[in-house]
Amino acid sequence: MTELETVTEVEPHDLTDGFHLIIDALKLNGLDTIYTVPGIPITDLGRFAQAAGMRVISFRHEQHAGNAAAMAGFLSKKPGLCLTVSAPGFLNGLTALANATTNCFPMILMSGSSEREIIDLQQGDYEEMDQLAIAKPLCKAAFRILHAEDIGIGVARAIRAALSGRPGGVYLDLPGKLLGQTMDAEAGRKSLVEVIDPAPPQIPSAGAVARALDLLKSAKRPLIILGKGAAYAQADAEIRGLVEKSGIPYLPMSMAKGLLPDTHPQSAAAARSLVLQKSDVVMMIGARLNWLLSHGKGKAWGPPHSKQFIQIDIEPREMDSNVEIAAPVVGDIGSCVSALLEAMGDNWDAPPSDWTGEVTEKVASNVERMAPRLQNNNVPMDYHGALGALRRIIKDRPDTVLVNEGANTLDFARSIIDIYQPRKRLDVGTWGVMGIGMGFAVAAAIETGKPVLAVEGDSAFGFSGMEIETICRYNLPVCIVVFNNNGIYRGTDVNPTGGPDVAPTVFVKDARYELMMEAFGGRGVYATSPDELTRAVIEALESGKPTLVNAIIDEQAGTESGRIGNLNPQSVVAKK
Ligand code: ADP
Ligand code: TZD
Ligand code: MG
Repeated sequence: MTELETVTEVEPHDLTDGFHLIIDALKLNGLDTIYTVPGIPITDLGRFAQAAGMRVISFRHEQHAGNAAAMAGFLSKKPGLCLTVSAPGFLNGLTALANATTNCFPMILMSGSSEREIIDLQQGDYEEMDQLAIAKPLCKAAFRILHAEDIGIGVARAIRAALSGRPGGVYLDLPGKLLGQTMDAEAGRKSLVEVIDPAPPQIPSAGAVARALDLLKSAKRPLIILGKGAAYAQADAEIRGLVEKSGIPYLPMSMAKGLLPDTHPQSAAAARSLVLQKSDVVMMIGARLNWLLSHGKGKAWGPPHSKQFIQIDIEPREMDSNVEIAAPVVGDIGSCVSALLEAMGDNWDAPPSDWTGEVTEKVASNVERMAPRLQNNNVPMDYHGALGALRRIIKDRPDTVLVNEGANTLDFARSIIDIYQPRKRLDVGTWGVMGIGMGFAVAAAIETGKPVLAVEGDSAFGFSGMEIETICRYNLPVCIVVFNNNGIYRGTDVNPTGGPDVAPTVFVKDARYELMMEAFGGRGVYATSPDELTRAVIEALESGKPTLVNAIIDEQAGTESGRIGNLNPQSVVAKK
């Protein structure tokens, strides 16, 4: 034994813990923002994440933190992160996780949880719940990490599951005990995993591309439908290239508006009924034939068997889900659209001009018919007057992100407000869920740095309204316009018994929503005319100051359920 060996003392190794390993694993994978509500056992996780340079945005309710994470995922193509406390916080976040999965938005809900041993014997721990089992059927994948040395792999699995193939929500269970576990810092560093190529390109087969183009070529009345999968894919130039090279009229689904500007000469949005009825070959790009498209059949789609479908989607099982798909093209939209463009060559024939002419004529006449209504300056406002004003504002400021929810407020805004850039319209999505408003608005502001205009039914706003404090606290450039018609659909229902309770769809008359914003230091405006509304919104967007405009809408102007009243079951006894 040498002298040196006898005197050298073993240095105590640096230690790390579960908290820091999770943060390091997220950062290593370029995830830098957490949407959360703090509490046991994750309070310090949020603190340490902020100390480590992550952006930690704290909400008033987990559902809105979850919706923000989902929207961050949609906008960034990286999984949005939501962090919640056990049991009730987890359940509040779960609605957003399920909604994200339904909409194909990538997000990870990380939730603290109680002691496994106590949960599994159901001995009644603080906020006890078997969260993994509950999350599983509602998301794309669910994992639990029990040991600090598995954090790297656990986070990597969550990222891959959220992003690869059809994107969706992932649940990651983080027992409180895991967070405090320690391990050697160097071994910890080595245990982390950088996820390489989490959403690899999925190239369509040459045969599928050729089959699709043969069918498209044979069409007399072709139509393209763009869905929010196309917006998510961020293949904006290729998609525009395909639409323009083909010369085919296209319909954008709600959140695909702006992939091409809504004023594009090939947009058939203002002739929707006509093109759905009369088209013979329909090419779907990142859109599903679900209820929003009447499942691809029935009256809206013209005579039975009058069309054939081409569908581009990353999820093979989407094919034939509602009707037969004659030409499935399975792959990621960027790769599929590029392959189609390439195979179309330079001499692609435009569709028959009697078809494109018929569509353009119908669009022009519908747009012309609508125009005067959008100029009205009625007091109280109707939807057309108020939305006409907002339409002109967005036209002048096309990089504004529009968030939209409600019934009439949603349906009218979707058709009236033109969108000019991709991913600038964020709304209730596949479920038609109320409550996404403030969460989406926060994420839009944080992720894009652009001004946000949230157009909200008064009922819709109520689901997430408390988050205006969050918007004020982080001083986000969000302008909320509450379409205040005193209730759900209309403010005019009465209690048929004459009893003291108002009808279930009716709210407090003339509620002063703008004062809520003033309570937190934001700006509140009460607007009764389109001119007042215009002034208030322009000032808000220009100043970037959190603003709420209480826009007074005629309580008789709306219709039951907006444009989907037909989905209400019919009573055989109630209607006299
Ligand atoms: P919309 O509501 O706008 O009609 P949907 O949410 O119904 O849109 O459909 C989106 C579709 O896009 C889903 O079927 C999903 O699998 C698909 N999708 C999402 N991302 C991609 C992608 N990168 N490449 C191909 N398909 C995608
Ligand atoms: N709860 C949830 C979570 N989602 C829903 N879609 C509903 C309830 C039912 N619902 C709608 O579908 S729209 C809507 C509700 C409550 C509100 C409509 O009223 P509004 O809009 O004030 O937001 P308009 O302009 O008055 O129609
Ligand atoms: Mg309303």
